[in-house]
Amino acid sequence: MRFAGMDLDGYIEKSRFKETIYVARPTMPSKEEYQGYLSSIWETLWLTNEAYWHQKFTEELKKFLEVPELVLFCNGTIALLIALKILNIEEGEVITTPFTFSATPHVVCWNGLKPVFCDIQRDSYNLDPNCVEKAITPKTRAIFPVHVYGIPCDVEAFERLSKKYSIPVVYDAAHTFGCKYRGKPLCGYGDISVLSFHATKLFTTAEGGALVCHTAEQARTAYYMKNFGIADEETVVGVGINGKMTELSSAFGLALLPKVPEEINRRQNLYKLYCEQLKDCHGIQTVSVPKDCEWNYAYFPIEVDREVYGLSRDELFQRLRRCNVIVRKYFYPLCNRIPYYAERKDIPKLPTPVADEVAQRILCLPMYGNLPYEYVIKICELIKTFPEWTNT
Ligand code: T4K
Repeated sequence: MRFAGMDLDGYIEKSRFKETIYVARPTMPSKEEYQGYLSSIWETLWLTNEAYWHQKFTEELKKFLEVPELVLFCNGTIALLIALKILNIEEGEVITTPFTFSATPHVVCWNGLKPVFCDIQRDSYNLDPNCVEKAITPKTRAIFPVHVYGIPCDVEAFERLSKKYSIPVVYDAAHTFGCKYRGKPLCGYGDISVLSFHATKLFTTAEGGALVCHTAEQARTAYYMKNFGIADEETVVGVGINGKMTELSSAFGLALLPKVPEEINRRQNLYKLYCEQLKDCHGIQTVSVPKDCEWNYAYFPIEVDREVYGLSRDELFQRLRRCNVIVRKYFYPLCNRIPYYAERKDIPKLPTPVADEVAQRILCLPMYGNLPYEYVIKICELIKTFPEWTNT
């Protein structure tokens, strides 16, 4: 409904949030409970190097996620770096998606390998197995998909490709904490998967991550690799790095873990509310709950169809920001459009029309358990009302 006599500036002035609404906010453990853990750290003076809370957190996470082997890391990026490292690939190409955070292709390069960007599926936003198969060459050493927003990749198709061409599949599962696909933890698919526990993630240890694998041998190698390659005081088994999680982060994770089901539940309610509020907003498309999936509702992406909605994604982005709603374009620009990757002559350049289209339309709205319902309603009201002023 048009506001009589009011221009866009007036509407924004009247409607903007007084406080800043961020796209993500961390879920925190109870302060008292965390203080209990801190007291024990103060007593023992063990701060790091895989001490008591690190071991306890590893065991509790394995149980929570229902995975056989899990190795904690200081962040998801170093865990991804090691995931590729333990495959023992000296050179060659790794097929990955351009629709991801830049950490994904960066770890390929840190391993001295070349990322080959393939197109994504229109519905899941994930790497398209058909495009991947066409891109496989004798130089291909691994397939490296990402379960974007916790939406499962076509894991069956990647498994088939993996067997057919004898190429391992490593999943960037940074967004998948708590997701299950066909009754199995999503981070349990593929040869190796990696989770991120960054502050912006559904489950956090401030910085942190974990590598999930199937064999004790891989886990042991990953464990050595994150500790300088040290097996014992006098044995260094390979080129390692320092990727250890501290006792402070491990304790934070332990204190937070019991709150995860409630956090997912809250996000699910927020998801339903957003969908309900936006269902009649022409040109704004929400994402459906993925099939056969227990989802974690970690993000709330929408697509903006400029022709139908009347404003472009970037115009909506700007207007929401002027109203103090700090939305994000996860993931724009595409990784294959980042100048470093676009300009590298030795990386095969494949067309990615679907990813290009999605990257122009995608916008992530605020999503975190403590987001008040009335804020969601107000954000949706802004989105529904903005097209009233198409030319300002
Ligand atoms: N693979 C994928 C697919 C990933 O998405 C990521 C990380 C990785 C790999 C690598 O995992 P890590 O090495 O990070 O564990 C953020 C995060 O830094 C990054 O972890 C995340 N993906 C990426 C999607 O988003 P920014 O630059 O958007 O973060 P920032 O600082 O703008 O934060 C976003 C919002 O979150 C802020 O507006 C407010 C809120 N916030 C943030 C922080 C850091 C808080 O409320 N508290 C905080 O402490 O990158």
